[in-house]
Amino acid sequence: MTQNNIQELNITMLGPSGVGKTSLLAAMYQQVQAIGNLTQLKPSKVTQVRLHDRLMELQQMANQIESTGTTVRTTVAPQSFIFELQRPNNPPFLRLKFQDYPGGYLADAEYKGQVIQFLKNANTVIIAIDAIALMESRGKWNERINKPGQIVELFQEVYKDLNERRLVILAPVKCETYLRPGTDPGKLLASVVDGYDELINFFQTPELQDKVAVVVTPVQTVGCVVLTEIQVVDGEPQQYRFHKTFPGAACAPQDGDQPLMYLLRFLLKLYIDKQARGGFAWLVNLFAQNDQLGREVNAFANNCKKDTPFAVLQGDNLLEAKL
Ligand SMILES: Nc1nc2c(ncn2[C@@H]2O[C@H](COP(=O)(O)OP(=O)(O)OP(=O)(O)O)[C@@H](O)[C@H]2O)c(=O)[nH]1
Ligand SMILES: [Mg+2]
Repeated sequence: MTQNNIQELNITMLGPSGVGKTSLLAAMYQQVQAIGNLTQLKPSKVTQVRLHDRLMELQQMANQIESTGTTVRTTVAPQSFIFELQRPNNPPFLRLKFQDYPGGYLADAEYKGQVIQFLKNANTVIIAIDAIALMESRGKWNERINKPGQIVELFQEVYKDLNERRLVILAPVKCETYLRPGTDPGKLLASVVDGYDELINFFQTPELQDKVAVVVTPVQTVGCVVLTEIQVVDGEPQQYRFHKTFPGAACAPQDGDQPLMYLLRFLLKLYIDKQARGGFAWLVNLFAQNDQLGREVNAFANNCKKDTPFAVLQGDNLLEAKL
């Protein structure tokens, strides 16, 4: 609980520098207005300003005919983005805190402890995955750029005595090239499952399989570009180059709403169940509220994409409200 009696739930981003964490947050922010029938998700003023700026940077990238794919400013310090959930004409009842930080922290002994703390506190983790590193040259750059091995180690440390539910969202970004019409979206999903098999296997262990829901939701945060080349310097990928799908194509982010829909399903259900366990569920107004929120959870479920390359890898029951 925080002041004003609003429950707070935490979401953290996870992924090395440059994979696309902040861009993904900006793409999700762009979709917030259209989320929910019975509830509204409102960004705080500071969140609005910060994410609006990142969104403008993404659009700038899309506006160039040929772009190098490095327009969004690298994050230099931890930043949180606050959204509040409320029913129309009611005060907010749930605060969602999205934690972003420089991906470089993962590789830095001095700062890694902070990432571990963010992971410990987070009810939901969004792993941003650079799909180009995952897909090109049969995943040759994946370990170097996305560092799935390091991510598994972090989870093994943080989830070893887990006694609460968690949602883990695997979110490939920079995936426009692999989801163009005429391409097989199954390849992207198969590469995620293959590239993160150790992590997925860990979540499937008996201690975790009932507590951790795992979903895959690709997001095209720019949307109108196709990869033309990876510039490699001294054996290291330095830069991606893109061109537009057609001259004049406008920035068209796609599926930024999907991670939000999945996480709202999970977090609202968690909120309802926490209240029920608190022993107050018999209160008539709380019962009515929870009933309404349960319907909202299931409405989000109807809006969640389930077909390839989207997938619920485990924990369907943690994403559904029983009415
Ligand atoms: N084409 C394409 N480019 C993207 C996408 N998402 C991110 N990018 C590009 O990738 C670059 C890095 O993205 P960021 O969001 O800054 O990455 P980050 O993970 O926040 O990096 P740090 O802040 O350094 O940890 C940006 O300059 C974007 O232009 C995407 O979906 N498609
Ligand atoms: Mg960033």
